[in-house]
Amino acid sequence: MIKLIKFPPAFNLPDPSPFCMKVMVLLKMAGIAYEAVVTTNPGKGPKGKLPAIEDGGRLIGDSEVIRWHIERTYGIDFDKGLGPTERAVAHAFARMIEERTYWIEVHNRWLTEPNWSTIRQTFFGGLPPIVRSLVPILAKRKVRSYLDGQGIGRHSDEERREMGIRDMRALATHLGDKPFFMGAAPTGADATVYPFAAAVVDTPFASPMKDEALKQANLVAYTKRMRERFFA
Ligand SMILES: N[C@@H](CCC(=O)N[C@@H](CS)C(=O)NCC(=O)O)C(=O)O
Repeated sequence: MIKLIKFPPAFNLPDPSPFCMKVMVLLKMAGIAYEAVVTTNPGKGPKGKLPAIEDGGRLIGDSEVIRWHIERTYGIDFDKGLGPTERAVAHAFARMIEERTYWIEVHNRWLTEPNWSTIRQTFFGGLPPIVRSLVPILAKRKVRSYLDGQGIGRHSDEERREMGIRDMRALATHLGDKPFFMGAAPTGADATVYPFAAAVVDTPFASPMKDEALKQANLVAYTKRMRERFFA
C-alpha cells in the first residue's frame, strides 16, 4: 500500500500543508488506498519537503511529481473529459496557485501578526523550554530567506495585498457557477484549488486575501462542497 508522508492535521484541516492535502485529494480521486505516515520533519521527504510517497520501494517527493507517478503507474487521467485548452487552463491556474498564491499565504502565516503567534504556538509550543525559544527563530529565518529568494518577500505589503486579492478574484471568476473548478466533475485542478482555497478560507489566519476570498460566495461554497466530497 502507498505510504503518504505528511504533517499532522492542524488549523481545522487534515494537513497544514496544501501540497500534502493535494496528494490526499489526488489519491482519493484515483480511488487508491494509502497509509498516512505523520511527521513534523520535512527532511523525511527526498527533497527536504513534504509531501512524499513511498510506493513499490520508491520514495517520491513533490506533489506534482507524485501526480505524474499516479497517472503513469495506475493509468489515471485526472483531467479526463477535458480538451487540450481546458487542460492548459487547469495547468496554468495550478501553477499560479502553487508558485505564487502559496507564497503570499506563507508570508501571511509566518511574517504577519497575529498569525505568526498562532504558527509558533501550534508548531513549536510543545517543544522543551530552551528549544522552544530557539527553534521558531531559526525556522522563521529560513522561511524569510525562502520568501526573499522566491521574491514575494521583497514586495511592499500593499503590493502583496493586491497580488493576493487578484489571485482570489481570478479563482472565483473562473469557477463561476460551476460545481467544480473545470466543470461538473472534479478534475486534477480541484486537487490544487481546493486545498489552497481551504488554506485561506477555513484556517484562523487573517489576511487581505482571506477577506477577499470570503467576499466570493461561490469560492466559499466550492470549498465547502469539496470538503464534504473528499473529507466528510
Ligand atoms: N513543490 C512542492 C512544495 C512542497 C512544500 O513546499 N512543502 C512545504 C510545506 S507546505 C515544506 O515541506 N517545507 C519545509 C521546508 O521547506 O523546510 C510540492 O508540490 O510538493
